[in-house]
Amino acid sequence: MPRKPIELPMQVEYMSILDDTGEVDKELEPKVEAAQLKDMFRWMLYARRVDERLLKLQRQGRIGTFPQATGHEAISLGSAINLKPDDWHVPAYRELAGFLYRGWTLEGILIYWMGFEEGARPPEGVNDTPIAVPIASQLLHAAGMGMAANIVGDKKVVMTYFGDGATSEGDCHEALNFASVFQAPVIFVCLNNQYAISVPLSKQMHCETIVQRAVAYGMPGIKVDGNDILAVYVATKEAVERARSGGGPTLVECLTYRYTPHTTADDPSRYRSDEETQRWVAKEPLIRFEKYLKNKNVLNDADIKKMDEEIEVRINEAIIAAEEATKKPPLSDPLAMFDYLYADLPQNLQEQREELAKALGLNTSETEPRNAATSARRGA
Ligand SMILES: Cc1ncc(C[n+]2csc(CCOP(=O)(O)OP(=O)(O)O)c2C)c(N)n1
Repeated sequence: MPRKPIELPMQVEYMSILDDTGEVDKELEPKVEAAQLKDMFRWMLYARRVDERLLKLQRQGRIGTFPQATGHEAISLGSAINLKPDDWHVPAYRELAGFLYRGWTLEGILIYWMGFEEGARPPEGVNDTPIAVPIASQLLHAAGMGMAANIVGDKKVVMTYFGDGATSEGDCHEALNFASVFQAPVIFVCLNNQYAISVPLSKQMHCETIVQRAVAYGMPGIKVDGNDILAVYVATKEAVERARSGGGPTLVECLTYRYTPHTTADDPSRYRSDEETQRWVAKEPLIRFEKYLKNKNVLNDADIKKMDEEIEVRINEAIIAAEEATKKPPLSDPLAMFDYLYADLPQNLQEQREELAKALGLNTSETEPRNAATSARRGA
């Protein structure tokens, strides 16, 4: 009856390929075509510029509160590029680079952050779920989608995203457990930006890493430098290949930093120091990747200038289109907020709807609820 350490079948690893200064580890460097590397940089730059412009629009009162994604581009893009178009991309809300890469229109994203749910609908043919603000809820959806993929045998994999704070939610643990028990083809990508609003990671968990939980659930796990797009790319590529060939789920912890306030409504100076933020600025993902690409002669300043010019045009066009769309029906119709949620609008909401219609000076025939069930019953 000995007392001895239990041998666990799995170990977790750490990987970084590009260091803080953009120097590459030649042994770990993946073989990626120059054109693809340049394209990866273009998508990252596009996401960064969109994020910067969204902040300006918010400060001008042209969009509502939104969570910035600056600094999360390497994680979002470096993982999403390993998916096939018909695989599932199941995001939280900081995966701006992934949204753009997967085919969401910038106009739709703008409409969403302007406060219209219509912008949350993934474009036709894009196998993504909408932005998930309820923390960790999307992980259960991802686990279920992976289980379904196994049942129908369609070989699709599911890539889902969540923050460090989400790992303290019960939903996260249920999803990891189910995915593992059912060997669902799910890649759990944790964007560990070290803060859940004002709560630092050290105050919400007592273990060394997030990834060690993979061992507890009996799945492979790897921690990577999340500001290093090559490390994210390699780790998630391996995880996708394993999932697609029946090897089940993987947990990938990507360490980064939340460079911005939690949302545009937050003031981080109340809970962390500027020195801390500055320390991380030096390690940010875009500058690092730029140095690597320039060292390889894949990218130069003229390329970046051209990309920036094209991006600016694209952003300007999307802003005009989104603002125009919100001025026209159906987005311009304030009564729409009562429609589509209930099959039968409860009496109190019906009364509120009529009161608003009256205040807006609309006649009753224009104010019929337009939800699907009501329309069907009326033979519409
Ligand atoms: C179920 C639930 N509880 C609380 C909130 C409020 N809330 C919004 S963001 C957030 C912190 C999330 O932190 P993390 O998972 O680390 O993601 P990050 O925002 O840092 O990307 C909380 C608690 C919520 N949206 N959903």
